[in-house]
Amino acid sequence: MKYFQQDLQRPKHLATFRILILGDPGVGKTCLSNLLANSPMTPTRSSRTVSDSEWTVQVRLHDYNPIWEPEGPEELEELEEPPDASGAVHFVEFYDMNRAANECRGARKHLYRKIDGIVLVYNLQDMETQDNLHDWMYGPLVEISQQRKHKRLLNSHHVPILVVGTMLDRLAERPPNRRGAIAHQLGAEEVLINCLDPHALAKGTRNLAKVSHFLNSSVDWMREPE
Ligand SMILES: Nc1nc2c(ncn2[C@@H]2O[C@H](COP(=O)(O)OP(=O)(O)OP(=O)(O)O)[C@@H](O)[C@H]2O)c(=O)[nH]1
Ligand SMILES: [Mg+2]
Repeated sequence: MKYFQQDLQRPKHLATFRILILGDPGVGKTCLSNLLANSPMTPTRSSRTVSDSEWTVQVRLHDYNPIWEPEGPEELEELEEPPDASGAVHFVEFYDMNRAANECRGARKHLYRKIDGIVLVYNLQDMETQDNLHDWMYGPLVEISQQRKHKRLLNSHHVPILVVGTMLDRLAERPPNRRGAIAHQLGAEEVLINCLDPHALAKGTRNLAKVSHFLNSSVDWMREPE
C-alpha cells in the first residue's frame, strides 16, 4: 500500500515486466488473467485493463521479494545473513490474446521480444489442449531466444514458464502428477486451479507461492543483461 501511494505520484520509476498468456480457445486464459491481475489496489477489471483488437492487457503491482532458502549447511555457514531481499515493486502486465485475433497471426515479434515470462494454460478435462501448448509457445520462444541470443530454444536457461491446468472443479478427484507432462518436460512449476474460485490464489496458498516464485523469476530474467 505504501509503495503504491508513493509511486502512483511517480510511476515512471517502476520497471515493467511482461507476461504472455498462451493456450487454446476457451481453456480459461481470460479468467486466469483476472485472478492473476486482481489486487486490493485494482479490484475491478476496468481499473487495471487496456485492450486493442488483438490483446487485452491487465496490469498490477508485483512486490519482488524472493524467499531466501540456503541450498545446504555449507551455504548456511558461509553466509551469516541472507542476501538482500528487501524487495522492489514492479508493474507486471499480463498479455491475453483476444479470441478473434487467434486466426490472424499478425506481426507479434515486436511484443514477443519484450516478454519476460510465459504462462501456458490448458484444460484439465481435455488433454489435447495440453499437447497444443507446444505449438503455442514455439513462435514466442523463437523470438525471445533470438533476442537473448540463445542458440537453443529450450536450453537450461529459457524464459521462465508456468503451466496452469484449469477446470479443477470439474474433475472428480485431483489428478496425480503426470511424468511426461509438459511442465515436467520444461522443468516448469504447474498450478492446477479452478479459475472461477476468487480465492484460488489467496494469500498463504501453495498456488500463490508458485505464482510469486514465477513472477520473481521473470523479474530476474528482465534484469539480466541481454
Ligand atoms: N468450471 C470452470 N469454468 C471455467 C474455468 N476457467 C474458465 N472457465 C469458464 O470457461 C469459459 C472460457 O473461459 P475464458 O477465460 O473466457 O477462456 P479463454 O481461454 O480466455 O477463451 P478465449 O479468449 O475465447 O480463447 C468461461 O465460460 C469460463 O467461465 C474453471 O477453472 N472452472
Ligand atoms: Mg479470452
